[in-house]
Amino acid sequence: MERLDVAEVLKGLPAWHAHAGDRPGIERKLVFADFNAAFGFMTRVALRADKVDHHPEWSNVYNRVEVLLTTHDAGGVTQRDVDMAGFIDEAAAAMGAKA
Ligand code: H2B
Repeated sequence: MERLDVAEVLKGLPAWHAHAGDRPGIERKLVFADFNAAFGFMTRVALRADKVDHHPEWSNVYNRVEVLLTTHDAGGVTQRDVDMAGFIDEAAAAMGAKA
């Protein structure tokens, strides 16, 4: 799959930032009311990731979730990451993300 320019991708995803790390990626840090909401969000995203075979790199501490999206096979950001970011934004809103 074709790699996309991260700066261009971010223009359409205002909640996301460039990953400052070893490889191109986009990341979002989310804050929920509590662990229940955070894990509910993660469950929604996990089921989607399994369905579309595209998986976030993420971590959770209580009510906070950090997500990094990158396409390993392509070594960068692709439309698959953009699609997953859109789904994550919807799931975050549905679970009442505070940030
Ligand atoms: N997730 C992500 N984020 N990037 C990939 O390149 C990727 C994936 N590849 N999930 C998939 C699984 C691949 O390993 C399987 C074999 O399709």
